[in-house]
Amino acid sequence: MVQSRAEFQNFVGNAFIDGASSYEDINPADGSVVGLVHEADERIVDEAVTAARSALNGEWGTWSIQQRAALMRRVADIVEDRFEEFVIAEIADTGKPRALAEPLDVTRAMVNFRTFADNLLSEATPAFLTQQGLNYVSRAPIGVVAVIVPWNLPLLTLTWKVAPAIACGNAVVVKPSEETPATATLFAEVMRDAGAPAGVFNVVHGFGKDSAGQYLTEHPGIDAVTFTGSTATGSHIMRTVASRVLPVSLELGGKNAALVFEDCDIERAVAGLERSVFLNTGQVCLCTERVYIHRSVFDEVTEKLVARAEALRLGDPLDPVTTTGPLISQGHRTKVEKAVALAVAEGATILTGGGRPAPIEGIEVDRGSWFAPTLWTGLDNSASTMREEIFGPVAGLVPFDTEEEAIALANDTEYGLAASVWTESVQRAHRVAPRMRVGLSWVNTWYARELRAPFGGAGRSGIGREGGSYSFDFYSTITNVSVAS
Ligand code: NAD
Ligand code: 6OD
Repeated sequence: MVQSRAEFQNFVGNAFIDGASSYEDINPADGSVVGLVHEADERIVDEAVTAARSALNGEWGTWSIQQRAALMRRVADIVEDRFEEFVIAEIADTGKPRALAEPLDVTRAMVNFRTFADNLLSEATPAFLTQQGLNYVSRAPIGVVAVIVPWNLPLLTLTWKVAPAIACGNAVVVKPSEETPATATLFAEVMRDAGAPAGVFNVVHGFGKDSAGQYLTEHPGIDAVTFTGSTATGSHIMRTVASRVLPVSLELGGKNAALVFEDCDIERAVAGLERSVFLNTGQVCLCTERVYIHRSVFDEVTEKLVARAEALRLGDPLDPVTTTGPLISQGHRTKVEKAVALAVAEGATILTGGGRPAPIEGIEVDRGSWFAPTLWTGLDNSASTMREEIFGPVAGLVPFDTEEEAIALANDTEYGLAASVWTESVQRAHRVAPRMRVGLSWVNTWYARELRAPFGGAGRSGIGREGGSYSFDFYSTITNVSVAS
């Protein structure tokens, strides 16, 4: 169990080791210190990469896919046994409510490992038999994979990448966000206890620049980088590894649109918008920050969404009835506050929220990083706050008149991660959804996941797709073998 003032050590070659320095991990719900994080320096990062390489060259390199799948199932089973510990750890680091950490973050850790174990055993690679002979596709591990993940869904994004990487026989060095060291550290215990050979799974803690993130991406011993985080950092990492021509998988930010048509089921649409704008306090890359609503239903949808925003229950994250937690940090809250102030300066009318929430029973709002669910009208796509990702519980509502206009507005962005289309017309759904220039286009739903399907973004939202065989393609070296007849 993560106690208050826990110590989050690095994990290298199946051993926990102290860092070169340390810093405090803060609980954003109340500003308390969760624990001390051991920051990895260049030497520790080097040891982690070396341990990973040794694993590949040692026993791990000889494991069959059946052995790897069995390991992955044991990992999922141990996470299940320690479910509550993971929930508490994720809540302490992020302030997210139990109502989210349980069904989403920790459940997905188990599901990620079980699904990729299933995929591994059922996967068939293409083979072509012709008069010239047999031509087939062979996969080998890509090598040492640097896994760099963010703070919003720490365990979910870590396991989303580590599970397929391990399935493909790689060894990983994980750099969790500096804000959220806890579940990665607990997960290291799980990997060890499940029987992963030393060096298969390593964790280095720290920041990005001049810290573990930079040392890891600059290390000559890594063979690929899989990254989830902001577009600016993703672009920086690409530049860092460009001279070595390393494969990168980049899952980046978004400025996602929802299109609410006049023929939608309004109650369903508004319930969906409540989730898509406010889930995890708006800190999901897929969250909606632009809502385009047909003019004929604009007032009704707006009024209902505002009522839902005001009914969200901000409160103790451990209380099962709490729906909404704080932002990740006071620093991030300052960024969201500045963005909302800029929206107002650009001409927005705040419909609800707009700043720190009213007092919450049992919570000292100013000691944490709380921000009220916020909706505005009055801005079009020319406003910078309708173009840049804010990553908080905020959205701008904009009326439209025609389907073509709605499509053009949604696609008027340099990002391209996700969109949701709300309509009861099957024809319209099929007309509009594929025209969204995004990696993920939902109809009458949001953040519906099928883990075998491709996940990723277009434009500034990323490069590559992960999920099912798409993940296996990234985490493998693919060789086409031709055998003459
Ligand atoms: P971030 O880019 O600041 O940090 C992500 C990770 O990169 C952290 O571990 C950080 O320490 C590390 N990092 C920072 N600078 C680095 C550097 N120079 N070299 C190596 N590593 C470095 O992102 P964040 O603030 O943690 O997360 C929020 C962002 O992530 C949002 O933009 C959100 O949209 C995006 N995100 C995208 C997805 C997706 O699947 N597309 C999922 C989750 C979050
Ligand atoms: O659901 C997932 O697999 C995933 N990678 C989600 C990322 C969400 C972004 O914040």
